[in-house]
Amino acid sequence: MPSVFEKVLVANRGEIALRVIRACRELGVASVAVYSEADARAPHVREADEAVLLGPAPSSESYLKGDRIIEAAKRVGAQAIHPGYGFLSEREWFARAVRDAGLTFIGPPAEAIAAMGSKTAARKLAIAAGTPVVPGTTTALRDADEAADVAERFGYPVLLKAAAGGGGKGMRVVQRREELASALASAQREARNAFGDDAVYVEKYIVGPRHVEIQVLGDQHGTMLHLGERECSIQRRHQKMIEEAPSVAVTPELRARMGEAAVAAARAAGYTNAGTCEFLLDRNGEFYFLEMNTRIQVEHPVTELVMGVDLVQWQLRIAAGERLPFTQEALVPRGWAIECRITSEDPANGFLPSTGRVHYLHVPTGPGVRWDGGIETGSEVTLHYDPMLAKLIVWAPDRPHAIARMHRALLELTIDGVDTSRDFHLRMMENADFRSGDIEIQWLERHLAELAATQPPHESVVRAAIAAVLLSESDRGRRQPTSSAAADASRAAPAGSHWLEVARREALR
Ligand code: MV4
Repeated sequence: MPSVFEKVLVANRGEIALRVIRACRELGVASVAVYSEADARAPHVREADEAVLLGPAPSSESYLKGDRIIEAAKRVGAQAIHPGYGFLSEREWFARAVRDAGLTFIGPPAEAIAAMGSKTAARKLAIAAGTPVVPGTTTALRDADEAADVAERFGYPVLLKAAAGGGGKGMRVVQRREELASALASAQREARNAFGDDAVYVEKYIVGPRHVEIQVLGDQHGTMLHLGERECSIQRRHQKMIEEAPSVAVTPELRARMGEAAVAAARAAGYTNAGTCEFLLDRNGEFYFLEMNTRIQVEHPVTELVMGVDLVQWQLRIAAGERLPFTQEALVPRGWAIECRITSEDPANGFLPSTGRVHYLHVPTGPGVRWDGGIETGSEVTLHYDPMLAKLIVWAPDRPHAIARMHRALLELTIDGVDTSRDFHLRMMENADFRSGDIEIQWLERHLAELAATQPPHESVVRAAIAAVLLSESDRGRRQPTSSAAADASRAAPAGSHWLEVARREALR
């Protein structure tokens, strides 16, 4: 195996730091973790070959300290830095500073990050590349009259967007001419506060679309390939909850067209390494480029599982100058993969963030199950960082079997000590619309109340198992559990099952 780098610094924490450390180890590359005072005993610190303390818990004093991270990389003799996602991953200045320090940034060139960072610049690039974009402008609006002219041309509703934005900040839907002036003023105010730039442009508002994104991978020798789509419509407030690959709405013919459009946009930006083009896919099968994410994404595993390609290993190999050995024709999705984001949020309480110590963790295993996690028994969940604790990912030959497998894996999962999104995901796997694939970007927000009111059928069985154990343990020798509770218990929690452990813990509370 050709050596990639000797040593790589991983400028992140949690599950993505572990994911990169694993890729390094498989490639024979030494890894260096960085950590905050709050993460001194975190799994990523233990699993790396070396670790460097950055500073206090707040990200602004640790994981966002780019200069300190570059200094640490030089000190320990790392040749490259992997930024993961979030934190410094899409900061043009950081990619540039890494390069200026004589190190390799494992990601796209700083110029490509900059080109895609401005949404209006990205639209211009996409248009020049022949990639379909939503009808609208590519320059900032001067005033409400100009916005009204554009809206008249494309028809209402329209959407005002911040040029420096992305991820939903500074967006306003406008239904009528009368609403335009005040919507423009508030979008500009929000954009100025969030990005220090009040440039706002306008697009036709696409009603009821899916969010479908295309993974691309480009080497430094001119090869740019796509690895098909991910369906990411199950999201709430721009936070994705469930992703899958492929999408029920994408045929091989549409995949080829969207893939070519994504490759063309990436090429136009001078892109290399792993990236993602986000599209809206409307009910008529028309697709529109939205923006490009210039990083490895949270949901990359579903693509890895259906394409049989290790994206993180390829990030390192591409950064080291290797050539991609695949042909586009050979990259055909096989089977179905689903990812559930396990977050420390209470779905029964409006997804309120939950904190505390994980005092018991049981991780699902078995056929077709992958756990990309950043926690272990004993981990402290704080408000300093993102609430995503882990990702549960399954693969199966087709979508119905992948849903059944995810349901089974979620039943095996126990996280005690913090509230998590686990039960929400169980309900989703049982939901008729999800099971038929009849979803779009507004689906989750429209069905939250109804989901919260649904008790998954398995809960009653688990409660019966708990009741049976409670009876047998508290009144040992004097009374046996009722025969029906015992029957439920043995079905739900056969001898040796971790459900018995759950029941005992419940009994001891
Ligand atoms: C849109 C749109 C409808 N029409 N643009 C949200 C964040 C940013 N990535 C762009 N977004 C949208 N742009 C037009 N012209 C709807 C959204 C949108 C959305 C997009 C993807 C995933 C989830 C979303 C949730 C709400 C709105």
